Amino acid sequence: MIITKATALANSNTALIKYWGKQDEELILPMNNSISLTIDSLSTITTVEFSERLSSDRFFLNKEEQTGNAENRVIKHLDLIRNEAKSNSKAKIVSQNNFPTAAGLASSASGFAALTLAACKALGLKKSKKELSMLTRRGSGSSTRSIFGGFVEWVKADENGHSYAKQLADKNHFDIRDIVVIFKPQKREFSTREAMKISKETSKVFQERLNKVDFKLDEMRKAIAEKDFTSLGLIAEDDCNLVHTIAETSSPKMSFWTDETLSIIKLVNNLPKQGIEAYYTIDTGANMHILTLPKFEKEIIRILNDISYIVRTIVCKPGDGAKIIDKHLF
Ligand code: 2P0
Repeated sequence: MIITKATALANSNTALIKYWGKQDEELILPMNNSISLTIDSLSTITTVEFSERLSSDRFFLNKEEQTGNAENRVIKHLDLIRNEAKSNSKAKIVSQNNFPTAAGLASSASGFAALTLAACKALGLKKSKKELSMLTRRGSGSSTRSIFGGFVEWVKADENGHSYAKQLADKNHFDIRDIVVIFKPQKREFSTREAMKISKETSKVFQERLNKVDFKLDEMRKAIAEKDFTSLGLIAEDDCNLVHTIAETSSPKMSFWTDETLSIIKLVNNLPKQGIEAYYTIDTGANMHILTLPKFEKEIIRILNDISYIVRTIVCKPGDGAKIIDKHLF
Protein backbone atom coordinates (compact mmCIF):
# COMPACT_ATOMS: atom_id res chain seq x y z
CA MET A 1 0.00 0.00 0.00
CA ILE A 2 1.60 3.28 -1.11
CA ILE A 3 0.49 6.48 0.59
CA THR A 4 2.16 9.80 -0.15
CA LYS A 5 1.27 13.11 1.36
CA ALA A 6 2.45 16.72 1.18
CA THR A 7 1.27 20.14 2.32
CA ALA A 8 1.89 23.52 0.70
CA LEU A 9 1.16 27.12 1.61
CA ALA A 10 0.55 29.68 -1.12
CA ASN A 11 -0.24 33.35 -0.89
CA SER A 12 -2.73 35.23 -2.99
CA ASN A 13 -1.58 38.02 -5.28
CA THR A 14 -2.94 41.42 -6.21
CA ALA A 15 -2.97 42.23 -9.91
CA LEU A 16 -1.38 45.62 -10.66
CA ILE A 17 -1.72 45.13 -14.43
CA LYS A 18 -4.53 42.63 -14.74
CA TYR A 19 -4.95 39.38 -16.62
CA TRP A 20 -8.21 39.89 -18.49
CA GLY A 21 -9.12 37.54 -21.35
CA LYS A 22 -7.74 34.30 -22.74
CA GLN A 23 -6.40 33.41 -26.16
CA ASP A 24 -6.88 29.71 -25.29
CA GLU A 25 -9.62 28.70 -22.86
CA GLU A 26 -8.40 25.12 -22.35
CA LEU A 27 -4.67 25.82 -21.91
CA ILE A 28 -5.37 29.11 -20.09
CA LEU A 29 -3.15 31.27 -22.25
CA PRO A 30 -3.74 34.96 -21.52
CA MET A 31 -4.27 37.77 -24.05
CA ASN A 32 -1.77 40.02 -22.23
CA ASN A 33 1.14 39.87 -19.79
CA SER A 34 0.12 40.75 -16.24
CA ILE A 35 2.04 42.04 -13.22
CA SER A 36 1.15 41.38 -9.59
CA LEU A 37 2.28 41.64 -6.02
CA THR A 38 2.23 38.45 -3.97
CA ILE A 39 0.81 39.40 -0.57
CA ASP A 40 1.59 37.83 2.77
CA SER A 41 -1.72 37.68 4.63
CA LEU A 42 -4.22 36.03 2.29
CA SER A 43 -3.18 32.42 2.04
CA THR A 44 -4.28 28.89 1.35
CA ILE A 45 -2.85 25.78 3.00
CA THR A 46 -3.51 22.53 1.16
CA THR A 47 -2.69 18.96 2.11
CA VAL A 48 -2.88 16.31 -0.63
CA GLU A 49 -2.69 12.62 0.18
CA PHE A 50 -2.54 10.04 -2.60
CA SER A 51 -3.53 6.58 -1.50
CA GLU A 52 -4.25 3.28 -3.22
CA ARG A 53 -6.85 2.79 -0.51
CA LEU A 54 -9.12 5.53 -1.89
CA SER A 55 -11.69 4.67 -4.58
CA SER A 56 -12.40 8.30 -5.54
CA ASP A 57 -10.97 11.80 -5.09
CA ARG A 58 -12.41 13.86 -2.24
CA PHE A 59 -11.95 17.61 -1.86
CA PHE A 60 -12.66 19.54 1.34
CA LEU A 61 -12.46 23.35 1.36
CA ASN A 62 -12.75 25.23 4.65
CA LYS A 63 -13.97 21.98 6.32
CA GLU A 64 -16.80 21.39 3.81
CA GLU A 65 -16.73 18.64 1.22
CA GLN A 66 -17.01 20.18 -2.26
CA THR A 67 -19.08 18.81 -5.13
CA GLY A 68 -19.96 20.00 -8.64
CA ASN A 69 -17.86 22.63 -10.37
CA ALA A 70 -15.43 23.30 -7.49
CA GLU A 71 -14.64 19.60 -7.13
CA ASN A 72 -14.46 19.00 -10.89
CA ARG A 73 -11.93 21.79 -11.43
CA VAL A 74 -9.67 20.35 -8.73
CA ILE A 75 -9.97 16.78 -10.05
CA LYS A 76 -9.27 17.91 -13.62
CA HIS A 77 -6.12 19.64 -12.39
CA LEU A 78 -5.02 16.63 -10.35
CA ASP A 79 -5.52 14.43 -13.43
CA LEU A 80 -3.02 16.60 -15.28
CA ILE A 81 -0.47 16.17 -12.50
CA ARG A 82 -1.19 12.42 -12.12
CA ASN A 83 -0.72 12.03 -15.86
CA GLU A 84 2.76 13.59 -15.66
CA ALA A 85 3.64 11.38 -12.68
CA LYS A 86 2.11 8.27 -14.33
CA SER A 87 -0.01 7.70 -11.23
CA ASN A 88 -3.55 6.34 -10.92
CA SER A 89 -3.89 6.92 -7.17
CA LYS A 90 -6.90 8.82 -5.93
CA ALA A 91 -6.41 11.67 -3.50
CA LYS A 92 -7.87 13.32 -0.46
CA ILE A 93 -7.39 17.08 -0.67
CA VAL A 94 -7.99 19.30 2.32
CA SER A 95 -7.67 23.03 1.80
CA GLN A 96 -8.05 25.97 4.15
CA ASN A 97 -8.29 29.65 3.16
CA ASN A 98 -7.73 32.30 5.83
CA PHE A 99 -9.93 34.78 3.88
CA PRO A 100 -13.29 34.78 1.99
CA THR A 101 -13.49 32.42 -1.00
CA ALA A 102 -14.82 33.54 -4.45
CA ALA A 103 -15.14 37.17 -3.36
CA GLY A 104 -12.74 38.80 -5.79
CA LEU A 105 -9.77 38.20 -3.52
CA ALA A 106 -7.99 35.72 -5.78
CA SER A 107 -8.69 32.59 -3.73
CA SER A 108 -8.16 30.57 -6.91
CA ALA A 109 -4.62 32.03 -7.17
CA SER A 110 -3.48 30.83 -3.75
CA GLY A 111 -5.71 27.73 -3.98
CA PHE A 112 -4.36 26.31 -7.23
CA ALA A 113 -0.75 27.29 -6.46
CA ALA A 114 -0.92 25.39 -3.14
CA LEU A 115 -2.66 22.41 -4.77
CA THR A 116 -0.14 22.19 -7.62
CA LEU A 117 2.90 22.37 -5.35
CA ALA A 118 1.52 19.90 -2.77
CA ALA A 119 0.37 17.40 -5.41
CA CYS A 120 3.72 17.52 -7.29
CA LYS A 121 5.63 17.02 -4.06
CA ALA A 122 3.38 14.14 -2.93
CA LEU A 123 3.83 12.39 -6.29
CA GLY A 124 7.60 12.96 -6.33
CA LEU A 125 7.57 15.25 -9.39
CA LYS A 126 10.59 17.54 -9.31
CA LYS A 127 9.80 20.85 -10.95
CA SER A 128 11.41 24.27 -11.16
CA LYS A 129 9.35 27.31 -10.14
CA LYS A 130 8.97 28.19 -13.81
CA GLU A 131 7.61 24.70 -14.54
CA LEU A 132 5.31 24.85 -11.52
CA SER A 133 3.96 28.20 -12.71
CA MET A 134 3.12 26.72 -16.13
CA LEU A 135 1.45 23.70 -14.56
CA THR A 136 -0.65 25.65 -12.05
CA ARG A 137 -1.69 28.03 -14.87
CA ARG A 138 -3.78 25.16 -16.28
CA GLY A 139 -5.89 25.18 -13.08
CA SER A 140 -6.34 28.93 -12.77
CA GLY A 141 -4.57 31.75 -14.57
CA SER A 142 -3.86 34.00 -11.61
CA SER A 143 -2.23 31.09 -9.70
CA THR A 144 0.64 31.23 -12.23
CA ARG A 145 1.91 34.36 -10.43
CA SER A 146 1.48 33.01 -6.87
CA ILE A 147 4.31 30.49 -7.31
CA PHE A 148 6.72 33.43 -6.91
CA GLY A 149 6.99 35.98 -4.12
CA GLY A 150 7.25 39.77 -4.37
CA PHE A 151 6.58 41.47 -7.72
CA VAL A 152 5.81 38.98 -10.48
CA GLU A 153 5.09 39.04 -14.21
CA TRP A 154 3.14 36.34 -16.06
CA VAL A 155 4.24 36.18 -19.67
CA LYS A 156 1.73 35.55 -22.44
CA ALA A 157 2.44 33.09 -25.27
CA ASP A 158 0.48 31.21 -27.86
CA GLU A 159 1.71 27.81 -26.77
CA ASN A 160 1.68 25.89 -23.52
CA GLY A 161 5.43 25.72 -22.90
CA HIS A 162 6.06 29.46 -23.15
CA SER A 163 3.52 31.08 -20.82
CA TYR A 164 4.94 31.21 -17.32
CA ALA A 165 5.64 33.57 -14.43
CA LYS A 166 8.92 35.17 -13.43
CA GLN A 167 9.90 37.31 -10.48
CA LEU A 168 10.57 40.98 -11.22
CA ALA A 169 11.72 41.83 -7.67
CA ASP A 170 11.66 39.96 -4.39
CA LYS A 171 9.50 40.87 -1.41
CA ASN A 172 12.26 42.94 0.21
CA HIS A 173 12.80 45.17 -2.82
CA PHE A 174 9.99 47.67 -2.19
CA ASP A 175 8.05 47.75 1.07
CA ILE A 176 4.51 48.77 0.22
CA ARG A 177 1.18 47.93 1.87
CA ASP A 178 -1.96 46.40 0.41
CA ILE A 179 -4.88 46.99 2.75
CA VAL A 180 -7.63 44.54 1.82
CA VAL A 181 -11.10 45.92 2.52
CA ILE A 182 -13.87 43.35 2.89
CA PHE A 183 -17.60 44.15 2.83
CA LYS A 184 -20.47 41.87 3.77
CA PRO A 185 -20.53 38.72 1.61
CA GLN A 186 -22.57 38.85 -1.56
CA LYS A 187 -23.17 36.40 -4.35
CA ARG A 188 -21.30 37.14 -7.55
CA GLU A 189 -23.44 37.20 -10.67
CA PHE A 190 -20.55 36.18 -12.95
CA SER A 191 -17.47 34.10 -12.24
CA THR A 192 -14.16 35.63 -13.34
CA ARG A 193 -13.90 32.99 -16.03
CA GLU A 194 -17.31 33.88 -17.50
CA ALA A 195 -16.67 37.61 -17.14
CA MET A 196 -13.40 37.44 -19.11
CA LYS A 197 -15.02 35.46 -21.91
CA ILE A 198 -18.04 37.76 -22.19
CA SER A 199 -15.71 40.81 -22.10
CA LYS A 200 -13.54 39.53 -24.91
CA GLU A 201 -16.51 38.63 -27.08
CA THR A 202 -18.67 41.71 -26.56
CA SER A 203 -16.86 44.82 -25.24
CA LYS A 204 -15.41 47.33 -27.71
CA VAL A 205 -13.11 48.62 -24.96
CA PHE A 206 -11.43 45.19 -24.65
CA GLN A 207 -9.23 45.66 -27.73
CA GLU A 208 -8.54 49.32 -26.86
CA ARG A 209 -6.97 48.22 -23.58
CA LEU A 210 -4.90 45.54 -25.31
CA ASN A 211 -3.53 48.12 -27.77
CA LYS A 212 -2.02 50.08 -24.88
CA VAL A 213 -1.16 47.36 -22.40
CA ASP A 214 2.44 46.79 -23.52
CA PHE A 215 3.22 50.46 -22.87
CA LYS A 216 1.60 50.20 -19.42
CA LEU A 217 3.56 47.04 -18.64
CA ASP A 218 6.79 48.88 -19.44
CA GLU A 219 5.76 51.74 -17.18
CA MET A 220 4.84 49.36 -14.35
CA ARG A 221 8.15 47.46 -14.60
CA LYS A 222 9.96 50.80 -14.44
CA ALA A 223 7.91 51.98 -11.44
CA ILE A 224 8.73 48.75 -9.57
CA ALA A 225 12.44 48.87 -10.48
CA GLU A 226 12.70 52.54 -9.41
CA LYS A 227 10.45 52.12 -6.35
CA ASP A 228 8.26 54.88 -7.71
CA PHE A 229 5.10 54.41 -5.65
CA THR A 230 3.15 57.24 -7.29
CA SER A 231 3.57 55.76 -10.78
CA LEU A 232 2.87 52.24 -9.52
CA GLY A 233 -0.37 53.35 -7.87
CA LEU A 234 -1.60 55.50 -10.75
CA ILE A 235 -0.95 52.81 -13.37
CA ALA A 236 -2.61 50.11 -11.21
CA GLU A 237 -5.65 52.31 -10.59
CA ASP A 238 -5.94 53.19 -14.28
CA ASP A 239 -5.78 49.52 -15.34
CA CYS A 240 -8.36 48.59 -12.71
CA ASN A 241 -10.73 51.28 -14.01
CA LEU A 242 -10.21 50.11 -17.58
CA VAL A 243 -10.93 46.46 -16.79
CA HIS A 244 -14.12 47.43 -14.97
CA THR A 245 -15.12 49.69 -17.88
CA ILE A 246 -14.71 46.65 -20.13
CA ALA A 247 -17.02 44.67 -17.83
CA GLU A 248 -19.57 47.49 -17.76
CA THR A 249 -19.55 47.86 -21.56
CA SER A 250 -20.03 44.13 -22.15
CA SER A 251 -23.26 42.46 -23.09
CA PRO A 252 -24.68 41.47 -20.69
CA LYS A 253 -23.37 44.40 -18.66
CA MET A 254 -21.34 43.21 -15.69
CA SER A 255 -20.91 45.35 -12.58
CA PHE A 256 -18.74 44.17 -9.72
CA TRP A 257 -18.74 47.39 -7.73
CA THR A 258 -21.38 48.08 -5.09
CA ASP A 259 -22.33 51.32 -3.32
CA GLU A 260 -19.79 50.36 -0.65
CA THR A 261 -17.04 50.00 -3.26
CA LEU A 262 -17.88 53.40 -4.76
CA SER A 263 -17.83 55.07 -1.34
CA ILE A 264 -14.37 53.70 -0.56
CA ILE A 265 -13.11 54.75 -4.02
CA LYS A 266 -14.22 58.30 -3.15
CA LEU A 267 -12.57 58.05 0.23
CA VAL A 268 -9.28 56.89 -1.33
CA ASN A 269 -9.47 59.69 -3.93
CA ASN A 270 -9.79 62.19 -1.07
CA LEU A 271 -6.92 60.85 1.06
CA PRO A 272 -4.28 63.13 -0.60
CA LYS A 273 -6.14 66.12 0.98
CA GLN A 274 -5.10 64.65 4.34
CA GLY A 275 -1.52 64.16 3.19
CA ILE A 276 -1.99 60.42 2.60
CA GLU A 277 -0.89 58.80 -0.65
CA ALA A 278 -3.04 55.79 -1.56
CA TYR A 279 -4.55 54.09 -4.63
CA TYR A 280 -7.16 51.39 -5.11
CA THR A 281 -7.47 48.28 -7.21
CA ILE A 282 -10.41 45.91 -7.45
CA ASP A 283 -10.82 42.46 -9.00
CA THR A 284 -14.01 40.56 -9.73
CA GLY A 285 -15.92 41.36 -6.58
CA ALA A 286 -16.94 44.32 -4.46
CA ASN A 287 -14.01 43.91 -2.06
CA MET A 288 -10.99 46.05 -2.75
CA HIS A 289 -7.29 46.67 -2.20
CA ILE A 290 -5.89 49.98 -1.00
CA LEU A 291 -2.25 50.36 -1.99
CA THR A 292 -0.21 52.65 0.22
CA LEU A 293 3.19 53.17 1.88
CA PRO A 294 4.01 51.81 5.37
CA LYS A 295 4.01 55.31 6.90
CA PHE A 296 0.30 55.81 6.01
CA GLU A 297 -0.92 52.38 7.14
CA LYS A 298 -2.03 53.27 10.68
CA GLU A 299 -3.91 56.40 9.68
CA ILE A 300 -5.79 54.63 6.88
CA ILE A 301 -6.77 51.78 9.22
CA ARG A 302 -7.99 54.35 11.77
CA ILE A 303 -10.20 55.96 9.10
CA LEU A 304 -11.52 52.59 7.87
CA ASN A 305 -12.29 51.41 11.41
CA ASP A 306 -14.95 54.11 11.68
CA ILE A 307 -16.88 52.82 8.64
CA SER A 308 -19.74 50.55 9.67
CA TYR A 309 -20.19 48.61 6.40
CA ILE A 310 -16.59 47.40 6.36
CA VAL A 311 -16.62 43.90 7.83
CA ARG A 312 -12.88 43.38 7.97
CA THR A 313 -9.59 44.93 6.90
CA ILE A 314 -6.42 42.90 6.40
CA VAL A 315 -3.05 44.64 6.13
CA CYS A 316 -0.77 42.81 3.72
CA LYS A 317 2.92 43.23 2.98
CA PRO A 318 4.84 41.83 0.01
CA GLY A 319 4.87 38.06 0.55
CA ASP A 320 6.66 34.84 -0.33
CA GLY A 321 5.98 32.45 -3.17
CA ALA A 322 4.36 29.05 -2.66
CA LYS A 323 6.26 26.73 -0.34
CA ILE A 324 6.12 23.24 1.16
CA ILE A 325 5.38 23.16 4.90
CA ASP A 326 5.72 20.32 7.41
CA LYS A 327 2.42 20.64 9.25
CA HIS A 328 -0.33 18.65 7.50
CA LEU A 329 -4.03 19.58 7.79
CA PHE A 330 -4.98 15.92 8.44
C1 2P0 B 1 -5.93 39.04 -12.26
N1 2P0 B 1 -8.22 38.18 -12.09
O1 2P0 B 1 -5.01 39.47 -12.98
C2 2P0 B 1 -7.35 39.11 -12.76
C3 2P0 B 1 -7.94 40.45 -12.51
C4 2P0 B 1 -9.37 38.81 -11.54
C5 2P0 B 1 -9.34 40.19 -12.04
O2 2P0 B 1 -6.99 36.44 -12.64
O3 2P0 B 1 -10.32 31.61 -15.50
O4 2P0 B 1 -9.53 32.83 -11.23
O5 2P0 B 1 -9.22 30.52 -13.54
O6 2P0 B 1 -7.85 31.69 -15.24
O7 2P0 B 1 -7.29 33.24 -12.33
C6 2P0 B 1 -8.83 35.89 -11.42
O8 2P0 B 1 -9.14 34.95 -12.40
O9 2P0 B 1 -9.35 33.01 -13.72
C7 2P0 B 1 -7.97 36.86 -12.08
P1 2P0 B 1 -9.17 31.65 -14.54
P2 2P0 B 1 -8.75 33.43 -12.34
O10 2P0 B 1 -5.68 38.62 -11.09
